Amino acid sequence: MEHYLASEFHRQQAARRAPAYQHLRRSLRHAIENGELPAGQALPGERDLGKQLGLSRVTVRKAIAGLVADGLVVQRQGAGNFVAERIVKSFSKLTSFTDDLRARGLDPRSRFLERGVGEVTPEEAMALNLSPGAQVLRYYRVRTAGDQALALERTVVPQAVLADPALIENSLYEAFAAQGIRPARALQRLRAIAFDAEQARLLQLPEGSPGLFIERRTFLEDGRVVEFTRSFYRGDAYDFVAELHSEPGT
Ligand code: 16G
Repeated sequence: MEHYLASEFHRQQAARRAPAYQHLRRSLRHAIENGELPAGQALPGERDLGKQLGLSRVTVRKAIAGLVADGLVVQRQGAGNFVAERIVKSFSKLTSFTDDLRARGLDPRSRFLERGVGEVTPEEAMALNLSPGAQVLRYYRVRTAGDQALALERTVVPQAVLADPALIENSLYEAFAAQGIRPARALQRLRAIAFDAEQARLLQLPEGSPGLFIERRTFLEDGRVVEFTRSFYRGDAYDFVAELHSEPGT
């Protein structure tokens, strides 16, 4: 790998006039994309990398910060820098986006595109078991790990469950927990999609990139529905796994 990186770095340097950190960022990106640096592997230490390539530590840091912003590298406090792996998500556990990312040491955030209150539509009323005329909160969010966009989510919550749309700062499930609302189970369906132009723009992907569409209805113990969410996850960032059990008696 060391040899590959050094020769790729010199090739980049010869081919383009740009600051050294950009050459290094590109070289590391190539090394990750062609598998020289596999998912989960530690990057060489900043000092070693600088020494090997004749670069200052500041330059190396800047290149790595760029890869972190791209979502290609994750920094683990005290342990160093690692090539990011796909996020493994259980399809059978009732976890939130925030839970899934925190479990991997990532920084989950929400960027709100829409946040408001309105009268339930007939489709939402069906999904949430509400009567016509009921009020609902609606959110449309870009979900990110740091600056890296991973998903888009449209969520509808009965106002009888959360009184004020401002109660959600970053995480819906944290807002539920803060109000003592404990989701007990959910019904979820998933299918493959291709991102349209607008979704692709928000996720900074080429139009038509593959995605996973997941619809979730979440229930309390007493059967009340507390959320109807349509999530659009990046297909290249997630692996969904589920543990399957044979039916009793088979
Ligand atoms: C997950 C859920 C989504 C839920 C969100 C809450 C899937 C496929 N979807 O993205 O239904 O609304 O988590 O996350 O898992 P939050 O608490 O971080 O807002």
